Amino acid sequence: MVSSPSDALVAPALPSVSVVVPTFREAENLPHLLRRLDAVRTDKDLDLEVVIMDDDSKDGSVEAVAAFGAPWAKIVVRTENRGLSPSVIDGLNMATKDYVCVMDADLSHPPEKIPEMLIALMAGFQFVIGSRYVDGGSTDDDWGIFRWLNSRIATLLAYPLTRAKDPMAGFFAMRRADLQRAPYLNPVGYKIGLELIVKCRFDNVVEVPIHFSDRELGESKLTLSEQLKYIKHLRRLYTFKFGTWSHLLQFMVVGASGVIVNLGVLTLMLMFGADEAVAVAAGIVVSVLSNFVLNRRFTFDYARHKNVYKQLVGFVLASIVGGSIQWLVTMAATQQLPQIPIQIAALIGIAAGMVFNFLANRFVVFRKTHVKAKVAPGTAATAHDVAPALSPAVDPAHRGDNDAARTGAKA
Ligand SMILES: Nc1nc2c(ncn2[C@@H]2O[C@H](COP(=O)(O)OP(=O)(O)OP(=O)(O)O)[C@@H](O)[C@H]2O)c(=O)[nH]1
Ligand SMILES: [Mg+2]
Repeated sequence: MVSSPSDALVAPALPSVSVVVPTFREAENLPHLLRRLDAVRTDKDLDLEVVIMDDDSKDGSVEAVAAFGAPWAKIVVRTENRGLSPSVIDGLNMATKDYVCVMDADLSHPPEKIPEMLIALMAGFQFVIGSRYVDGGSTDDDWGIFRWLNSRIATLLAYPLTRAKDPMAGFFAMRRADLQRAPYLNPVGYKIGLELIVKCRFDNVVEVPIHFSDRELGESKLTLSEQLKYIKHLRRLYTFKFGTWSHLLQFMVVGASGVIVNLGVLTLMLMFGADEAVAVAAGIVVSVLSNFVLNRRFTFDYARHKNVYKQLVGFVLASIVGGSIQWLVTMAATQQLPQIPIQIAALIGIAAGMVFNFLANRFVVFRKTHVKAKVAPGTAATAHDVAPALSPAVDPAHRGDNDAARTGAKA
């Protein structure tokens, strides 16, 4: 076919797109959503498929999609590994088009924005967010102060991970091939978009303003426990992005908590009439124990499945050696640098002791072991032991929202 000069003036065709919609009890909303998506399809002559990932709602969702009768829309009923993020990941894996877009079913996200999002991707951006918080974006007016604050604080906590203004959004689009950039995905909680930005290491993210409408039909599934999962999710993403620095930060936070525990126990014991020497000793013992528990639970949680007694002995030994180094360095500093106040010398000692302590714990007491990617059933390796590079885009060991699922090989 010979192209005429006027062809050049025609806007380039939009790429094909799979719209993945996680749903749970949204039967009332699905026909409205499909109607609006159909309008976008026909209006823009878009090659668009819809993959609705339904966690076995049994509320007529399947019938609603069948009644709509669109060959480009399918509903997949999931009965295992339920949850919003696992559904989205499964849906992304089932998508067949060149680009993928994820959106909620409750009509909070305007499907009419999908073409704009695709154009941004075609222009070279890696990840497009349908955003409430950029110029031109908005939320319904009746968002209470608590909901607004909650969303803003959550966004602020993600700031070191991405500069996007609305990284919590459940409305986003990307090239399907780029899913391979993630060594593995760990679908904790609701923030699958943030997970993708961090794990795919996207640095070219753009936000398209949307008006976020409150759901009118159906019920919210966003519970307090989902919000707590967000904190857990953030911790993992920080570790993914910042590696040992993230462990060091957590180690220091735990260390600071140990100071409070130490002083608290000391004060309490004295209040109850304990001997000073005993109170000081108790403060030290309890704070070392609380530091151990917290570091094992959070800072070095990848080694949680290993022998706790060996780790406790290692931790105490590291603390003793670290304390000795602290003392020695402080004394050396006072001798070598007599002009500095003793407090400065003590701080130098504290820093030296802490660095030793951290390195000993990170690389000896709570060291990571690497096992082969294929973990035989019944072995005690965790997901963290599986070399990520050997895993598919979704590491099966990372599926599920709870820790039991994370240590799936143990079950
Ligand atoms: N497959 C699946 N979808 C879910 C699950 N929980 C929520 N969803 C869907 O995920 C989307 C977002 O959930 P919502 O309940 O709207 O959460 P939200 O948008 O943060 O809160 P509200 O809009 O205020 O209710 C909706 O399309 C839900 O139907 C789940 O466990 N599995
Ligand atoms: Mg919603």
